[in-house]
Amino acid sequence: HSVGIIGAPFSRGQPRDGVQLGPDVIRQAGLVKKLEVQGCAVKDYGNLKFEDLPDDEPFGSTKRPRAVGLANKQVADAVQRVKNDGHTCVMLGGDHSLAIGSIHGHAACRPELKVVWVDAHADINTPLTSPTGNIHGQPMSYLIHELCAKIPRMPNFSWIKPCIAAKDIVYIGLRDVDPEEHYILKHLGIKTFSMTEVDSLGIAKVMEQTCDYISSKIKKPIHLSYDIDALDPSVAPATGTPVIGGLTYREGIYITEYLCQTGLLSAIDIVEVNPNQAKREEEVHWTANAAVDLVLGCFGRVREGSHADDYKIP
Ligand code: DIR
Ligand code: MN
Ligand code: MN
Ligand code: MN
Repeated sequence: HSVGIIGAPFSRGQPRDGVQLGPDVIRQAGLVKKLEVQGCAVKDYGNLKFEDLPDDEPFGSTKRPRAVGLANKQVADAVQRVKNDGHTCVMLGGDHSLAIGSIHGHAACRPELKVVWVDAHADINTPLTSPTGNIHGQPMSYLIHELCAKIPRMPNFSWIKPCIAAKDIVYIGLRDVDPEEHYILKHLGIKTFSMTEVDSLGIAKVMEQTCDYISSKIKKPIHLSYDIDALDPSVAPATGTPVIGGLTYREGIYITEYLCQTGLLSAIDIVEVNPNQAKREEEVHWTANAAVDLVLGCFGRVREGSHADDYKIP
């Protein structure tokens, strides 16, 4: 595997300070070294530099639109660069508003992509349905063709064009969905595996059905957008909006192993790691290690172990 890593130290899609430290905390847990040890060629493109916009007045109830719009343009351009350089792209957030730029940039290079969104939350509020005004709860709404008539024009958002259809999305891990979001999911017929389906089917059947749903005769590239809060807070506590009853570490890893097996993973987001939300230093390490292990699973790590093709017993 050839991996291109982009750090996106951005927090303005939500109110909690610290999520901008996510990329560095994940790197400090040994991401690059561990990928190389398992045989990946890694290019770390470093962290993007985001401008602080002082007069970023809310648009209606939506907070920090200018900063979010501008940062996402930078992410979109960076993801296109990584894809054009021939890598599988790993975008380390930052908050989940960054999926706007990541998916937009990916779709500019791979217009036929499918999205697997692993999250406790659906992140599909529009600026008009959002109960919080935080754009990290809205990224999907800007990207879906079927919702574009519902999206108002916002400053620094005019470059964003919807690039995915409702049928090209699968959600896994949902357990905290706003009523407005639930209506949108049902109305658009979006495929969802909430924690209830993870409980009733088991994660193996969830992944089988996910891949049956997104793969036709022609294989399409997959964009995996992984919010660390999909994992249970007992495994990944250092995040801004933890929700009890999440994926176990094993279920979380299984998703990445299974998607890796398809050979179709083309871009990955790992978002919402926030070291400042940890109660103890230990919790930062658990969360960062979980984030690293998710990425390793995306790039061929298997729990049974592995060995080089030319290995001989000495
Ligand atoms: C809520 C919370 N649905 C919102 N969303 C979160 O703000 O729209 N997303 N926490 O990650
Ligand atoms: Mn999210
Ligand atoms: Mn979430
Ligand atoms: Mn693979």
